[in-house]
Amino acid sequence: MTDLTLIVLAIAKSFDGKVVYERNSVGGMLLVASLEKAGFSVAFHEHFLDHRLDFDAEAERLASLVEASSAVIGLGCHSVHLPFAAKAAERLRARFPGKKIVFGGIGPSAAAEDLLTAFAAIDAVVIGEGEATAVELMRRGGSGLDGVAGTAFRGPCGVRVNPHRAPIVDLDSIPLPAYDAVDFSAYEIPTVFTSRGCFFGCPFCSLSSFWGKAVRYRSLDNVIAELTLLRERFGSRYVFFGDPTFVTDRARVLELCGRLRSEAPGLGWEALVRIDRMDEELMSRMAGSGCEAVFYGLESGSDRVLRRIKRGFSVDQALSTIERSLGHFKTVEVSLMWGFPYEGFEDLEATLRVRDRLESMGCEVQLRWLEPYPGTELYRSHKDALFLPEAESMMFDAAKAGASIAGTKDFYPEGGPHGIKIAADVTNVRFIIAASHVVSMCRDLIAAHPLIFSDFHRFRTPRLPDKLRLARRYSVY
Ligand code: B12
Repeated sequence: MTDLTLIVLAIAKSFDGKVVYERNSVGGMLLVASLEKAGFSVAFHEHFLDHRLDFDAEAERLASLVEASSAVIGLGCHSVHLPFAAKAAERLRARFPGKKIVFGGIGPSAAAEDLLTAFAAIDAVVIGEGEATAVELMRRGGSGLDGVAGTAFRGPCGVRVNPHRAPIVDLDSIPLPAYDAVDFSAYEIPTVFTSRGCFFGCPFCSLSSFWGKAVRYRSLDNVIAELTLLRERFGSRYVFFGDPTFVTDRARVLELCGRLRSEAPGLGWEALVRIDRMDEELMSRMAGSGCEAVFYGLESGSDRVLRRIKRGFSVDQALSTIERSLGHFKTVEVSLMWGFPYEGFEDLEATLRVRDRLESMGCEVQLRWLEPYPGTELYRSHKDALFLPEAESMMFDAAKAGASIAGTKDFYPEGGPHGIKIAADVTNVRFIIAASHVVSMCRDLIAAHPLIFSDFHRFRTPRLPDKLRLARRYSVY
């Protein structure tokens, strides 16, 4: 008997033999832990979409995971899998008319109301942080959600959006992820979060609106307990700290470094950091406590664009911090983006010059075509400038995308937990793999709902054909 079948969608771990995915869905495992603590039984699946399958086959595989005894089916996904999830919900509704279908995760959250309005098969969406809301929702059997903060739902009088749920302040009150719910040995790098929230609120990123701008921290005791569990149960010797910005509280990071040295000696780790928050002492202490790789979001090589996106630092500052980082960490990854609505051609040229420079310095560089996400400031201010890049992007030509990806470098080439780092460009390739597969299954739906499935669209930007010609020298788009 299970109360809930919870399915988190993800791309397959490899693409024609090329490994593109090494990380687990910690969100799903956290939900399972909280629900089980509250007395619910959950059948949890991380469902890997397979780019070789068509919609019928994919929907069939999904439906086969649903436990007959579950009253509720929960589907979680990133934005890139949302069109598939919405279309598959119609199949699930037809197959399981008596079950409630509830969506959650970063993809559905930002578009909750529009999603419920457009897709009658979806009964409710959990918006944002899921643990407490999912428990309350299950206590109500997935229906009668009036007043359940953090949800949007289909009621007798139409779609209703309840007030937001206050963030969980005491993160230590959340039980550790239910590592038993999956075959955890299948993942090379555990993702561990030491905090939630991000006070920077960059205009292109959806994380601040999802987790809130106030940063909440787990106690270091609680973090160390999870690392100890990972080491003792699964032999994990390397973790990814997935906090949106690991370095929001310098003193806390220094304290964590000290504790890692004494309580988790030999542990390697990597984290997402910020140019304007790093300094020599911090780098040295991080490296001395096992940090092998850091990931910086520089985003543009043009100071004009950096000002528009409110980065708070200049290109020169960034290059100097990155250069110093290379003296401390084995791997320094840097993310750049192009395709801003206000980006001139010369801005992209500047970005590409910086890209080449970073690579010659020894960085791993990622160059993405800006994906417009609902819930972001850029989306709100420029949603009238969205277009469907049918002729421009490989998302709309799965065969071409497949051939191009087959020709890209091997990610994670060394294999094994100690050789693996965040492979910068793999994130871009992952997006194309996932998006081109979803487009092949849901093209009409995506075109019909640009404001829900906006990440399949792009912002109009000056001299796009010229920009694409340049950008394609570096990656697949
Ligand atoms: C780890 C990670 C991955 C991993 C694992 C993903 C997975 N299976 O969970 C991998 C490497 C596979 C990955 C891939 C991609 N990712 Co990613 N990823 C992240 C990262 C670093 C952390 C995500 C995470 O674990 N969050 C913490 C957990 C606790 O949150 P959660 O999973 O959202 O779960 C909570 C709630 O959402 C909710 N919930 C979740 N599911 C459900 C389901 C139900 C039914 C309910 C009720 C609630 C609920 O409850 C959970 C507990 O509170 C974030 C950036 C960041 N720093 O946060 C980017 C991020 C989420 N990824 C992003 C993107 C774009 C991608 C890719 C499309 C491309 C890429 N950049 O690689 C691909 C393909 C997506 C896929 N799923 O296959 C974007 C998402 C933007 C968006 N709006 O969708 C982010 C925000 C990064 C960014 N700024 O660009 N990613």
